[in-house]
Amino acid sequence: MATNSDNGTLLVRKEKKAAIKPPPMYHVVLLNDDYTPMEFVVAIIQEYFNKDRETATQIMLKVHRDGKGLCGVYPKDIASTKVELVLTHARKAGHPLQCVMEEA
Ligand code: TYC
Repeated sequence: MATNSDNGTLLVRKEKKAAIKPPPMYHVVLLNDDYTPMEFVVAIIQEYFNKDRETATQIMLKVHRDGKGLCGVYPKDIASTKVELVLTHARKAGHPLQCVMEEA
């Protein structure tokens, strides 16, 4: 906004930008267990995290080796839905696979 001061000087004030933060993102992570078949985990990663077979296999092997592995990063409601879909699918198939979300 521009205003005139007493001495005729033109003062220009910068408009304040609204402090809009991007929404927090969440990691969706698979956890290892001793019972869920490797092939089932690969299929889950392909189906729910849109990975090709090679990438899905690498993520599954990382989980198997390290105990956990990142499958994707999403806004809160999408991450939460992915976790629920994966858990529902795994329980229906009789596997104890665990899937969690963590703030990125
Ligand atoms: N550890 C499992 C096995 O040996 C395989 C596995 C991988 C399970 C990843 C869960 O998130 C997982 N059959």
